[in-house]
Amino acid sequence: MPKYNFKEDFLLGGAIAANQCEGAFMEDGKKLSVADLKVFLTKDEREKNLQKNIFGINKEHILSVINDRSKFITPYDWGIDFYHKYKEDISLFKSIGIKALRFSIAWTRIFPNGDDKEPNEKGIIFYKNIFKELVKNNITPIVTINHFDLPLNLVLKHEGWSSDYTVNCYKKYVECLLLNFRQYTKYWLTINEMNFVCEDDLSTYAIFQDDENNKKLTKAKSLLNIYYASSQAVEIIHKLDNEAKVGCMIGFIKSYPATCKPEDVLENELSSEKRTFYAFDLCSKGIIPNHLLIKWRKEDLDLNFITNEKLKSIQNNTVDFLSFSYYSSGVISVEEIERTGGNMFMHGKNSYLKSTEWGWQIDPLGLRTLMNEIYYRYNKPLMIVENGIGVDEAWDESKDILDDQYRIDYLKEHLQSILKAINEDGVECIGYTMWTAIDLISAGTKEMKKRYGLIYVDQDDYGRGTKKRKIKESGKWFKRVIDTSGQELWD
Ligand code: BGP
Repeated sequence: MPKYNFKEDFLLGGAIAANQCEGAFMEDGKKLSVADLKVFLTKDEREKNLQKNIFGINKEHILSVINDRSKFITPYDWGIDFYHKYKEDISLFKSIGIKALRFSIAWTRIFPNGDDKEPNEKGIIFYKNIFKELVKNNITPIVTINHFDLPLNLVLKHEGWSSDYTVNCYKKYVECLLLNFRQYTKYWLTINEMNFVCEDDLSTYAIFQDDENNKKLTKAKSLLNIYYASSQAVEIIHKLDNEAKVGCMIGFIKSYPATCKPEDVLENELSSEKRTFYAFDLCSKGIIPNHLLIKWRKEDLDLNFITNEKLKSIQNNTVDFLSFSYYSSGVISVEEIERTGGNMFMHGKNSYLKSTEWGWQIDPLGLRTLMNEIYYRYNKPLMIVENGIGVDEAWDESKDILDDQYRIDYLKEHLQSILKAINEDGVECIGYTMWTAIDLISAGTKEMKKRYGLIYVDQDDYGRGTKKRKIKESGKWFKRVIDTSGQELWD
């Protein structure tokens, strides 16, 4: 098998997200974001609550968390205390060879209410220190502008993403980030997993709409506003730094038809378009796909929210590269089939694939498949900004190691797929930041025990532990991959 290398300028590293790692959730002026309302539920509590996805439970639950959060376990309050330990963590990232770090900025550290007249100086200083620490360690910053943590005030007072008010606040936030941080980075991602945020009943304000028609209109307005806001970010960033590169960030829901029966093939095609490709169409082609317009017309919505100004912005401000998350694949069938877990959605089970304990099906070849699909559909460079395996694992105190060979195998096979897509299929790919550089709080379940990190953190689901950091065997292996520009993948 040919032993392909990563090019010198390939952005190879890890990813983290502010709400899942910083903690200090109300420190130095920061106020609540929608992420701060997410609570840890045990497995059967989740099932009982019928938690339909990584975001929504229901209005009553959300209001009870707002009214008395002390009754709940809210792990984002403490994260892994990255807010105070970022210097130690960044030097650990350096020690495992990380060349690029994708991290997010908490909107509510910069504008605590989302619409404050002036930015919170302590928030600016915190992130300026992060950038300086990364530059000092020769790590390229890749910034996610918003990662699931919309300011709660913008939801409670201004109807979240469904309102133009929120979009205008986002534009001001983007401008503030560029004016303060453009000298540190050239890579910006607009909104994390935009296609998933569109499903988030809290950020879209849909959770507060009791009338079904209002709920549908709220979701439609939010969807358009999220992609419109993203296009405005592209315009603002290019205006304030003509060398900057801007990417969308889309949760890639890879699926296969359960059989070659034409009905299954059609169902899979439509599902892929309506859950994933539509988002790339909006961000990269700059168009609203017809099937969305058909859906909204069928829902009898007043389409006046689709203004020329928004259409023009989406059309004229497409992204420079296509970034996305990929963890697993699923199966789509017109029949009832056995289902299993996945990022955001349940999927049909694929008998050819193994699954993690959380039911996410491991499919490295699926990554090569989708890289070809999107590269030859949109002809823009790709960047995989999340990919990894969540495992309930423990540090072996007797040997003082954590031998996560399964994580090495997972990452190796996915990185091999990327190199084959580049070298054999001609796909242009500029970077890969695995999820995640360091154990942190899961987005979907708020568990600590669903560990993805190359670096272990001694902490349990309830925040108990020394928070001591230790490098797993996968972290040592990852350094060898980077030091050998990928040769380690083929030995
Ligand atoms: C994505 C998020 C990440 C990360 C990942 C893993 O949706 O962008 O923040 O959490 O999912 O999912 P989980 O943490 O639920 O296992």
